[in-house]
Amino acid sequence: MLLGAPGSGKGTQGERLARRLDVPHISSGDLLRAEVRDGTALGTTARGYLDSGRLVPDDLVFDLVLPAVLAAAEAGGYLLDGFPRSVAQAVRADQLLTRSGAELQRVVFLSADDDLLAGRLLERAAAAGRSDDTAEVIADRLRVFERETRPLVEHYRARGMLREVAADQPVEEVTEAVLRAL
Ligand code: B4P
Repeated sequence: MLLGAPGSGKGTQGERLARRLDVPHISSGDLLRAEVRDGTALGTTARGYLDSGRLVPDDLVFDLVLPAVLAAAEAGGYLLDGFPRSVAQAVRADQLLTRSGAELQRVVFLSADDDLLAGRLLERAAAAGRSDDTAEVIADRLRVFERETRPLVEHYRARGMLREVAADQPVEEVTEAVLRAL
């Protein structure tokens, strides 16, 4: 599982690593954005959370992500990106995945400082225009990361599952560092 702040390279590395490891890349953010794009009921509810940078309610995220994880685990493995995103999600995911023999094996924390993260997201905003890549929402997403997601670093470290990789390197070098860490 890839753990990191917005802009740390989860999505970028998730795609590259899934190819190298030959497992599906399961990104909670991508799955949520697809629901919004398709105009489903789940997407309609999720949209406001995504646009404001808040975490989408746990039940919606579990309904969407868990079936994909279980199917991938059955077929040989998975690379998770962006899920779990809080200690509550991690505890619940851990119970459900262990019950199905699909538990997480390693967590890679992509670490970088806030200025670098905000800079990358603003660059993406200029290029791609994702609805949550505005200066105000980026600041909120970084705050949500500190409050909700950073505690997962200690959560997984205490379980001996965490590997930390510096995310402030060129994309190719981060990929190689993650593979070495795994
Ligand atoms: P995510 O889709 O996870 O978005 P993100 O945290 O911003 O990271 P992303 O993967 O897109 O960006 P990356 O760092 O790769 O979440 C979006 C929203 O979905 C959340 O705010 C929340 O509302 C909701 N959500 C998702 N999961 C949830 C959950 N489990 N529970 C509740 N809500 C959930 O890349 C950013 C930019 O940096 C890119 O432009 C890239 O090109 C660049 N970059 C990456 N690596 C680089 C490098 N090494 N050098 C230079 N540039 C680099």
